Amino acid sequence: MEKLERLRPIRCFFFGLCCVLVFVCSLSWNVMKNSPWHPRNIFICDTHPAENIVFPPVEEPDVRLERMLYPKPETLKPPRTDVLTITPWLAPIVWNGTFNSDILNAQFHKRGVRIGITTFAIKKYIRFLKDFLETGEKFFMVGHKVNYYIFTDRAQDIPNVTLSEGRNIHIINVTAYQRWQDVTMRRMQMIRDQTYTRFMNEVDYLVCVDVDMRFYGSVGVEILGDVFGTLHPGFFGASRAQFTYDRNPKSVACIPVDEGDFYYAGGYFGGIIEEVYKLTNYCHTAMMTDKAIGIEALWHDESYLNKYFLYYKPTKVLSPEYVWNNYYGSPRAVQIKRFIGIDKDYKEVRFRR
Ligand code: 5GW
Ligand code: MN
Repeated sequence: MEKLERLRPIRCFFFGLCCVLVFVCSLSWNVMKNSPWHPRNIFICDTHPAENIVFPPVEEPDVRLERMLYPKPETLKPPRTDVLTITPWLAPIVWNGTFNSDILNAQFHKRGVRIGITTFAIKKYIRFLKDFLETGEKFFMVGHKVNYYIFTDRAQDIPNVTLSEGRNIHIINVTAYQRWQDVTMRRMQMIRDQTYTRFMNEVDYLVCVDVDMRFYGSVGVEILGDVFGTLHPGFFGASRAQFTYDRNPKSVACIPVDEGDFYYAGGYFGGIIEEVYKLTNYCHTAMMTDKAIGIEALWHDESYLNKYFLYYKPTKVLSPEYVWNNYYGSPRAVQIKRFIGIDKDYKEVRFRR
């Protein structure tokens, strides 16, 4: 009895402590409940919609799911181990052997994708067009809907090339700039300016390339993505210091020596129309900013493109298979040369008009 009496103050103390704890907890819960990070916006979805709801009339989407047979992808046996096939921001780098064209074609056919390819044939460069178009018919997006957009000042000299079904040539008349630097740089502005009047209504993807090129191998829907660039054939094994980025701090195109992922080729980029608009608009605006203080980046449009891709990463990167030049020989990593630059007599093509 006496012992219980002695314990009484201790029991009182513990009882009091519990009361205080409960009080503190309820107080902090209340504070939490009203704090801005507490999830108070709870949406309750009615999984049984009332029967009298009328859904707007929509066309039944025509999705056919079809059986397809092909070798299983092997998680522990990557098809290529000699080259990087994915960027640190998880964009695929498209090398031969890493993709299955049958799967890709089936997927893109289901969506009825329309592809536009832009190229410029200004002044003497009109001479490259015949070969470009003829080989394009053999190798570029075979079996898909394709529009060739030819920007030219010599519409009357466009060669007569027979195209397969679902493929068309659109001629866009442009004026020829005097300086060759302007001829190549103004491509950004000219592509941008066609975005909403033409491309938006006519195609889903754009591929923007040089004309002094020839297709030698298949270039298919594996290249398509939201926004893509291509590894320049001269620099895919190079260090940052070797990249020929513009290094003039006064230029918008300047890239410091401790930055840079890849050196992208100026003559091959693309993506969905909205992304191509953003890219070309950025590059053109940057060029105009530099021009206002009398600067032109080292490699013209290519320098501005590299600056853009440094801070606005492409969602897909194409290997140099897609924009090769035989000047760089035949390195082992490049198993197929799909699109090759044509040897130019620079003096003849560029200076004697
Ligand atoms: C002319 C002289 C020097 C540089 C470019 C031109 C030029 C380029 C031209 O007179 N007409 C023309 O249509 N172009 C377009 O710009 C072509 O589509 C050409 O492929 C592209 C880039 O110029 P290229 O191919 O001479 O540049 P590189 O870096 O491939 O030699
Ligand atoms: Mn070229």
